[in-house]
Amino acid sequence: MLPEVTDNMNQVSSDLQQYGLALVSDQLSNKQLTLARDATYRAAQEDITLARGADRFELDYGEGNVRVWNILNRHKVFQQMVQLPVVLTLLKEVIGWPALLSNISANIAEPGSDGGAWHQDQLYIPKPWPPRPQGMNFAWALDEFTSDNGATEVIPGSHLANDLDPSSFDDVAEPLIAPAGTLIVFESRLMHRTGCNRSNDSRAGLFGFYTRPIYRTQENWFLSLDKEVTESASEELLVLLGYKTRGFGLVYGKSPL
Ligand SMILES: O=C(O)CCC(=O)C(=O)O
Repeated sequence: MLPEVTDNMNQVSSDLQQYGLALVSDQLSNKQLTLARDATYRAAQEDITLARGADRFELDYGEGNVRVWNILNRHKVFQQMVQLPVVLTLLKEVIGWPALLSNISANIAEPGSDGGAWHQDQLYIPKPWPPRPQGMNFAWALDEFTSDNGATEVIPGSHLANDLDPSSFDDVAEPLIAPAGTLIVFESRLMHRTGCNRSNDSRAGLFGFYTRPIYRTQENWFLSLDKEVTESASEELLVLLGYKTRGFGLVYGKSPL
């Protein structure tokens, strides 16, 4: 059982609690979607041309999945997307504020690509885990997610399960079939993975992972971000990136910005 795509925020909150995920419509304009999709494919091509990016074997994505990093430097639209009202509202509701953006990368599942490894995004936190989620993933379907193009697969309800049995995952996994532009929100205990792309088309998704402010971010914003990004950032974005802070990340005992 999966939640339906909705723009009703009460339904979204209830789906997040029940399933560990929600599918939200109507949060991006067509223009933003086109800009984000085009910038993602352009950046992937640029990385290939410049032989740039993570050693793909350092993180397990599955064969044929192309990760695009440093997304916030690639186009202004991504800076807008990470702090849309729907994102900030749900972050505040589920993990509280301040929160940190841990990483944001696109994943392009190419035709013939393998599924990724099953995982929960807070897997690096030592167990036993606290009773509440420590992070949230805000994922955007940049292409339509279909039954055969590598739509993200999830185990609905796995955020509340104590004894997950990996041998049953393939039987209970559900692909997140959703129109391009859908926002897929899931909390950090939800078991998920990239699906196998058996179609002839690429499938791009954008995945932004946020955490409570006590965790180290996966991306090192202080070294990776272009100056233009921080110079034009809103107060909220500066908080999400750790430049505006309290208690941690101080310089001479104060928030750097
Ligand atoms: O590519 C996908 O569908 C899933 C990506 C993912 O699992 C992640 O970024 O945590």
